[in-house]
Amino acid sequence: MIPKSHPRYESLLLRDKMVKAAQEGYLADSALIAHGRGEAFDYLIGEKTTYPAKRAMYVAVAALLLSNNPVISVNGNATALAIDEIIELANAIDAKIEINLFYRTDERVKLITQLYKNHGYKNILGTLDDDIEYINDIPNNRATASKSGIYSADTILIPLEDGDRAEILKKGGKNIITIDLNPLSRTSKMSDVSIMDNIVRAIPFMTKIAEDLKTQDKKVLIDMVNDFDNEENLKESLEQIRIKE
Ligand code: PTJ
Repeated sequence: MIPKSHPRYESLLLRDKMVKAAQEGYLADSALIAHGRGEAFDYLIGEKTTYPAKRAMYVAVAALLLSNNPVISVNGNATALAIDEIIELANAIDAKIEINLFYRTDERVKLITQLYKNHGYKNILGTLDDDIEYINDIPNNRATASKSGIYSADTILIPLEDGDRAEILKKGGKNIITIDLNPLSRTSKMSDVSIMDNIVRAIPFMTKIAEDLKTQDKKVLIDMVNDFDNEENLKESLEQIRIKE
């Protein structure tokens, strides 16, 4: 039990979730390394949501609400850290959720499918019995996608995604939104909207934004998306990383 008074309470709580998920067997072998990298970047931004991240989140939600077939792609790490929050966001923006694993094994897909079902989300895509296609006909594990999900999606939210996979989606003509604490990652650079924030803060914040933007005129949302410059916003995100005592 971590005492609430511990100065690193929130961070230790997330570590606990990751360790528990690893023990349950649904994380990739390198999941804890990826988490550690995220932690380091989070530390450098003061473990707070920055202004450029908030701006990117507004644009991301606008883009998702404007889409015909929005999909939230989930892997082991995202599931371990924010399963309930992801389900809430999907319901708020009327998006599908698809299991999309970089290190895909049948066993992990089975365990993650069951988790979403146990948490009340029945229509999870990317399962073992789903209709899987290859994006751009690339015969490679990284190009697999559910026919009614990522394969036919126009906008995809890909939190904590690997660069190779992001590149395949981008080449497939998808509008890509990422949540990635590393503003220098290939995924962040390649995406149309990059949110440099911790998934545990970003997803609930996006659900709140959705409640607000849903009542806005479509034209307002279109203008938000068109006025956004991801490269510029990433530059501003990077400026939030300050090494000071
Ligand atoms: O479950 P799988 O098989 O799909 O594998 C998942 C991982 C994350 C292991 C896999 O996709 C991977 O290796 O990813 P990378 O290339 O390490 O990229 C993950 C990115 O997420 C890195 O840039 C991290 O900085 C970032 N990251 C880690 N934790 C968080 C995060 N970003 C936001 N919130 C976090 N909590």
